[in-house]
Amino acid sequence: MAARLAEPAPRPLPPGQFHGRAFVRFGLGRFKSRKLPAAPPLQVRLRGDVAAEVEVGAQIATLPEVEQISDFHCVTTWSRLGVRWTGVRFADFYHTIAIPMAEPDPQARLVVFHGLDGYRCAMSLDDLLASDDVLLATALDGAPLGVEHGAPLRLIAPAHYGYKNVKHVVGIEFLKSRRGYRFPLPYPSLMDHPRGRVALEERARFLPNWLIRPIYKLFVPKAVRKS
Ligand SMILES: Nc1nc2c(c(=O)[nH]1)N[C@H]1C(S)=C(S)[C@@H](COP(=O)(O)O)O[C@H]1N2
Ligand SMILES: [Mo]
Repeated sequence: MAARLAEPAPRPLPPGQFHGRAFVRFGLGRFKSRKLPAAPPLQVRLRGDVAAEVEVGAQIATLPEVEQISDFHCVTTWSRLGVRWTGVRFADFYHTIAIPMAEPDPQARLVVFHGLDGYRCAMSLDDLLASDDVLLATALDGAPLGVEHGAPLRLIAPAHYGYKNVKHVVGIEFLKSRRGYRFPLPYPSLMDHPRGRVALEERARFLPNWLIRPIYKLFVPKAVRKS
């Protein structure tokens, strides 16, 4: 059995974030109200600009399992520090499963994660591969992911805002161009920054953070708010 990970040294909160009181299920509006099965099967369709569209599932469990403690930052300004995830590295998944099985076009640098609830969000492949803390997570705090936090598989990209960390992943789409992608309605695409890096406060496109922060704060769930 793997030794319990030591809590990393305390890190400062990124700009504009506060320490939330609880780690709650945070679905975006209509996606949160979608009823999902309690234990959805692990089945991920690899598609888009690929040589072969394939469904993968059991293969994911053959990759080396990693455990990490990382911070989670929602764009609405709450953060949860020191969350313990178990899963596989996205880079291992990409090199060992996606490339040999689906053969994404080498120019497909945009990766869209699709959730079972209809939510989707895109990240750049370079960002996904740049750091080994990007996981496809299957467990939280040592227990299999529950439906509230993304069963059966979710993306964890700690350097990126929570909205990039798609839950209930059922599809991974590799695209050569952004034209094939749209942030899901009713949300305007300007809420979806192309990179979404927390350290640089890339919350949204075009809008200044002094304007976005107070608006987003209105969406912080009561259980998470400061006292
Ligand atoms: N499938 C799916 N993934 C999603 C969302 C969603 O509504 N549906 N919400 C995103 C947002 S805005 C945040 S902050 C995190 C919240 O993760 P949690 O519900 O585990 O707290 O999930 C992200 N991934
Ligand atoms: Mo969020």
